[in-house]
Order: sequence, then C-alpha cells, then structure tokens
Amino acid sequence: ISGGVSNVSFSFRGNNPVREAIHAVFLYHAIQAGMDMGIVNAGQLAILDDLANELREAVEDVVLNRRDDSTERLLDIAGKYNNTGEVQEDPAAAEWRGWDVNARLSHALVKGITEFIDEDTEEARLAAERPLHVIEGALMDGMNVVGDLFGAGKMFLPQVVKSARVMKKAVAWLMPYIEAEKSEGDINSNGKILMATVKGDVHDIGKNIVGVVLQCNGYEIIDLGVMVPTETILQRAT
Ligand code: B12
Repeated sequence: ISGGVSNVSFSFRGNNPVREAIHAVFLYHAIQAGMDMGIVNAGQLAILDDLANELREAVEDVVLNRRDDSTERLLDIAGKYNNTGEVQEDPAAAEWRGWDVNARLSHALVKGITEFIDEDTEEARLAAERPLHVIEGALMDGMNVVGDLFGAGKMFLPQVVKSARVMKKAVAWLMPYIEAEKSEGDINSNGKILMATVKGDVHDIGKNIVGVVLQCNGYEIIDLGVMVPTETILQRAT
C-alpha cells in the first residue's frame, strides 16, 4: 500500500502547520493499518506528539471520520495556526457586523459564517422589492466572490462547502416568501418540468432555486436530485 501523503492535506494549501499535522496523523494511523510506502517531505513532517492537543484531536476526527462535524471543527481552529504554529486572534472578527448588509452577506458567504445569516437575509429581504432579488443580487454576488477565490486557489474545498451551507441557509430563509408570491388563482398546471443535476455533478443550489421559482409559476416539478445518470433522466422523460 503506497501513496503520496501530501495529497490528503491538499485543501489546506497555504496553511503548513495544519498540513503537517494532517500528514503526521495520517501517517501514524495509515502505517498501523498497513501502509508500507508513503511519499513525504521528511523535512516538513511534524512530530505527532509535538502537535497541540486541540489540533491533533481535530485532525484525527477528520482523518478517522470520527464525527459528523469534524470538517467544521477543524476549519474553525485552522485559521488560528499561522506559519509559526502560534495561536492568533483575529482583531477584525466583529468589525464586519457594522458593514452594510450586502457586504455582510458576502463576508458571511466567504467566511462560511451561518451565525447571523437569517437576520442579515431578512434585512436584505425587507430592503428588496422581491425576495428573489436578494438571491439574484447580494447572495449571487457573494457566491461569485467565493467562486473566484476558489478558482484562483485562494479558497479551498472545505471552505467552499461551508459557503454552500451559508447559501443554503439564506435560500431556505427566503423560500417561504418566494412561495408566498405564488398567484392565488394558479390552479392549472402550466406543464411538467423534469430537473436533475447530471452524473458527476453535485451543484444543486441553483437547480433547487429554479425548481421552486418554476413551481411558484404553475409548473409541476419532477426533481431527480443530483448525480443522476443520463439513462435515468431519459427513462423518466419518456
Ligand atoms: C457552492 C459551490 C460548490 C459546492 C456545491 C454545493 C451544492 N450543494 O450545490 C461544493 C463545495 C460541493 C462544490 C464542489 C465542487 N466544485 Co463548485 N462551486 C460552487 C460555487 C462557489 C457556487 C455555485 C452556486 O451554488 N452558486 C449560486 C447559485 C444560486 O447559482 P447557480 O448555480 O449559477 O444557479 C443559477 C443559474 O445558473 C441558473 N440555474 C442553475 N441551475 C439551473 C437549472 C435550470 C433548469 C435553469 C433553467 C437554470 C438554472 O439559475 C440559478 C439561479 O439564478 C461555484 C462558483 C460560482 N460562482 O458559481 C463553484 C464551481 C461551480 N465549482 C467548481 C468546481 C471545479 C468544483 C469541484 C470540481 C471542485 C473540486 N476540486 O472538487 C467540485 C465538484 C464536485 C462535484 N462532483 O460536482 C467550478 C466549476 C468549473 C467548471 N466550469 O467546470 C466553479 C465555477 C468554481 C471555480 N471558479 O472554479 N462547489
């Protein structure tokens, strides 16, 4: 059993203390489980017992898949470890709460902060003409910032997963208001629409929004979900 060990920590590029901790923990457990050749940068390998307890425990939770919220817990503390391994406090932590609502929504999406998303989305909704405009405006703008940072290698997949959760929470807040806009007399179906995200693709936030909007406009939606093989889509459509 062999492999390049640094692959397991690739999503933490730019944060060497966390990467080295992941390598140390992974090697320790993988060797016990039978790994007999690992490609490692020996000069950059942390000693397992030298790791801060908090970091080691969070990394072990991820590597051993011990908890459902392992990713969040590691992400929460990862930012505290700089290149010297010292714990840093973020002085600007609360400053963003004073910003304008669009900037706050964008910040929450980029940083993956769910704490204030309901109240901020509500504030944006009250200021908007229609609830859908909040999605099409501030939330999409924020997601595009996330996409650009990710595309540029400045944000990593676990962080984008957190952004997606923030987006989903904001959209969930707006959904009842979007549904409430449905015209009362719309009893007849305008037709059926089959929706799916194709095999290999998990991006479903946009699809789900489109599904609800179409439903509100009198269409009957058959949503097959994500990662749907072509044959299944064709079978269902015929
Ligand atoms: C959130 C996100 C994720 C989340 C998805 C969570 C989820 N459940 O959806 C996670 C973290 C899982 C993810 C994973 C990956 N992602 Co991603 N992700 C994004 C991100 C940042 C936002 C997408 C989003 O939700 N936007 C908000 C919604 C509301 O907008 P939307 O999707 O565009 O939908 C609107 C319209 O497109 C349209 N629409 C959408 N669907 C439909 C359907 C119909 C019928 C109609 C009419 C209209 C319509 O209406 C919607 C409302 O306006 C984008 C970047 C971006 N700016 O889009 C990258 C992005 C899409 N991801 C990208 C990549 C590369 C990946 C990964 C391959 C990364 C990796 N190395 O593993 C994986 C793929 C995993 C997989 N197997 O699919 C690339 C895709 C590049 C490409 N063109 O192929 C992007 C563009 C980022 C980038 N710049 O590199 N990702």
